[in-house]
Amino acid sequence: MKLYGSLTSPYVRKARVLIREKNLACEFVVADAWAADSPIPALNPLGKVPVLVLDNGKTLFDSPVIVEYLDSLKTPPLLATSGETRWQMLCWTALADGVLDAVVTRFLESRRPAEQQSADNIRRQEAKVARSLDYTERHLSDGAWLMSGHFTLADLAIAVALEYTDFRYPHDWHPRHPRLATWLAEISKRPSLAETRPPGMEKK
Ligand SMILES: N[C@@H](CCC(=O)N[C@@H](CS)C(=O)NCC(=O)O)C(=O)O
Repeated sequence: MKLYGSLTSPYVRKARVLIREKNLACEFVVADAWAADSPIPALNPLGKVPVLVLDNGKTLFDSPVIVEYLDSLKTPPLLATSGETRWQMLCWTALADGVLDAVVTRFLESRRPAEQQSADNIRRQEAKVARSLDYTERHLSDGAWLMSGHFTLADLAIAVALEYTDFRYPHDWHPRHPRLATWLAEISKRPSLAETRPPGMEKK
């Protein structure tokens, strides 16, 4: 099994964290989706990473599918398999992916030539992030984990999304969301997160 992706992509990182958490055998192939000679469009028509190439040659994309597939390979599951807990957990992962989409969109917009940038689009993406941070702070439980009393896919996805926010959209959310900031500082110590942190994202 081979996971194709870049070191900086947070979508790829979700899969890498899960592989490390579950100690799965999977080769990581560094590939840049944007490069002219990228292998990615031949593997995923959307031209995006991550892509998972299975031992039978079949490919899986995009990250929610890959993460759920990888999780299914070894028990115990990080994603609840049924019931109300599963839907709540999937909602957390959807929120995390939405934050990633907003931070990526904002980042790409801010890198366009100044005269082509849309301040309105940047504001819109920032508002999505702000509401998601508020929501997460409000819904945090008192324990170490978002759900189920142990580390789950919800924790993994939200931690990756928050670290990526700090990487590409650093701003003053920590003092305004003290419980969430404390939660992130603690969970960020996990080896799976520490070992998949891309260059430039190191914790101070
Ligand atoms: N919804 C996709 C998003 C993946 C994504 O946008 N990956 C970026 C890297 S961070 C990419 O490959 N972009 C290349 C492009 O959009 O052409 C997923 O969850 O896998």
